[in-house]
Amino acid sequence: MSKHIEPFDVEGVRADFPILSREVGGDISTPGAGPDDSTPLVYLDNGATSQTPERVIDAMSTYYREYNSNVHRGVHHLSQEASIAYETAHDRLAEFIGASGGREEIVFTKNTTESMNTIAYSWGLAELGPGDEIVLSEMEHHAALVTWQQIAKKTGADVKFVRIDDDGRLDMDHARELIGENTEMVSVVHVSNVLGTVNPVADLADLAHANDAYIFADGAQAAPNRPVDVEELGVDFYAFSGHKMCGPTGIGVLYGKEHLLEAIDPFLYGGMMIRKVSFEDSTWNELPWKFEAGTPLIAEGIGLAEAADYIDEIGMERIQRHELELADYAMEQLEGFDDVEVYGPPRGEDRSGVVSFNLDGVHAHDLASIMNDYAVAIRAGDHCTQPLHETLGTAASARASFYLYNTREEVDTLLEAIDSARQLFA
Ligand code: 7TS
Repeated sequence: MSKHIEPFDVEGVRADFPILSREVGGDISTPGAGPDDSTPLVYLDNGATSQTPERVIDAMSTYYREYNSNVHRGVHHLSQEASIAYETAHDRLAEFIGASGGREEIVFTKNTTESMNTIAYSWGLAELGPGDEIVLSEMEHHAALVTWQQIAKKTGADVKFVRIDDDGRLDMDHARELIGENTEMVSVVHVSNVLGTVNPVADLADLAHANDAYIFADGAQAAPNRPVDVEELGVDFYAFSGHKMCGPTGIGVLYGKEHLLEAIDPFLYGGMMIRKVSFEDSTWNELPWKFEAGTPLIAEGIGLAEAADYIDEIGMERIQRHELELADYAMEQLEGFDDVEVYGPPRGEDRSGVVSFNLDGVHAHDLASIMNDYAVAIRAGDHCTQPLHETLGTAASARASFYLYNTREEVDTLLEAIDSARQLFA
């Protein structure tokens, strides 16, 4: 990143997040309390879920306090206010990822997983059959891997996996070998939640389209921390989750090109998603409501739009830069230890702020547990990528994942805790 990007005031950002002033320890049966609470929280589990700024909490709280009402169907004042806020939230998210079709291209779902399942069920079940191929990568999250694997079983289609190289990059020669005339869908993670690898989605989109296949990019680890323009990427479908980008849990986004969403039949049926219903048949509502059956995620949608505002006001490029600097600093220190293995592309490459590693002789879960004594929250396990861990030759890894409110001092605390684990298990 050679372009000069002004840093932001991290302490100012931290003040936006009430939870970051928490101390942890003591009795976990009473969330938020405990007589022994004494150690300041170091939250490095942002890949799993990010924290929520006060203004996002306030936006949802204001909805419940002042205009809580069902949307789309009401003529009364509150319902109109709620409908406008909810519908406008779709426009805001369209703008956030460069979807020029606006709200018609933005379906609110529960999360990335549900976004993936929405296309797998509605498009995949209808269109796939024996002889068809779905191409994934070896670094897919279970959200994509299990979903397409099961749809393949139901339809008789095959799933193929593009290999990764020793540094956790996609083997593009192998991708060119696998993506061919039988390929119907290429589903690839934009940024790996374990390796930090940034995949060449635009090149994969070209490859998919040259073979009359569609491409679905899983943006769960990309949309929160790098500028995403779905049209520049050239993807047909894109998915991400609100809770990883300063937004609430319970809401995700499915982007789809308008003409594709138009052509696909929904798979969740019920109220709101219909236009005309008789005892014999039904027709579907306009986009995106045709894919949002039942009462939707109103407070969460409003909260997510606020999160998009928050991120854009700070500046996505600045967030990306900050996160990368922290990851780079952490990797530099970790690479200095010969008993630590760090996974994924080396420092200096375009990668994200997740750093997965193992310390010789210490199981990742034990490491995470010692970190917890330091109030450092990291994740340990397979991170919903069991086959990838098999490829890496380990059952589990420890993962620190940084975000806009983390500091270099917190990386130092992480390193201190690793050293303590080393002493304990030596
Ligand atoms: N895809 C990727 C790349 C992810 O990292 C995750 C969540 C998902 C999909 C699923 O997102 P969800 O919101 O539907 O659950 N990843 C992680 C993680 O790495 N640790 O906890 C959740």
